[in-house]
Amino acid sequence: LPYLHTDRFGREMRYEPTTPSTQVIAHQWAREGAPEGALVIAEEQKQGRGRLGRTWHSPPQTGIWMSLILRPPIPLTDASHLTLLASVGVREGMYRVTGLPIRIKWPNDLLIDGKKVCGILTELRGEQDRVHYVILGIGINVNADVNQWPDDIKDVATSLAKEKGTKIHRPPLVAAILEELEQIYDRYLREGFSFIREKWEETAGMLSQTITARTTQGSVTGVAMRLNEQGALLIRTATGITPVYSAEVEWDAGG
Ligand code: BT5
Repeated sequence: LPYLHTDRFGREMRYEPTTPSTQVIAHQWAREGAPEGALVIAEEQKQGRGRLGRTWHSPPQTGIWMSLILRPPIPLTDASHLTLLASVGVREGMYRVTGLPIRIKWPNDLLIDGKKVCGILTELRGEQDRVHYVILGIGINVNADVNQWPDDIKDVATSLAKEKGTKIHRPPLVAAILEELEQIYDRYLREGFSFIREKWEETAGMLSQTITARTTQGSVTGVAMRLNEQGALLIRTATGITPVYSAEVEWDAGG
């Protein structure tokens, strides 16, 4: 990849013209011993995936569909830090190249004007209570023609080109994202989670808003306050403060 000024991230790369999912290839490569920072990138995914078995629409040539292999020396209980770290790093890379007002929606979406431009999928394998490896899946709609999208995402998604009004060259964008990610990841390993929490809170689109978080145990409605040490979202309800570890979140202001 030209333009790339990183130490490890993206230095080893597999490029796939078409693939079921870059996640699948990255898992296989990680099991075979891929080094930290190894990257799988595809022009098209036939079975791109989101969380909980959902599909990620990944048409050819118009997006960035990539998976980054990480080997952080952290306990499993800190794993959700990585999703938040990724949202912050990817947002900074995208902002550096496009200047667009991108907001983070907890835990894993990047939105412009309430519409999803990027989704992040963190999949990990543990060994006892430590993280063995993590696959960070990043999907970004770059030059997609929004009109050609399937109906179920047309109204909720957008692309960088649509928001910017011009096409965007993808390689420098990939490079910028990898650079920001590497910087923030290395700093996280040195200093821990608190600076990520601060950066996250600066750009989150939902703090101080009344939100509804749907979890597998039911929904919680209240005011989104901040993140706790584990990266859970703290919601103030009529009866107290509830930490939410995993949920779908909805709120008004264009959420
Ligand atoms: C995500 O899931 O947002 C994580 C998406 C991760 C995709 C990357 S691409 C590279 C790597 N390889 C993979 O196979 N996956 C990763 P989730 O929060 O579950 O959101 C999924 C929902 O987003 C779907 O149910 C749709 O409603 C919507 N969606 C699907 N495709 C979209 C797109 N291209 N743009 C915006 N929204 C989309």
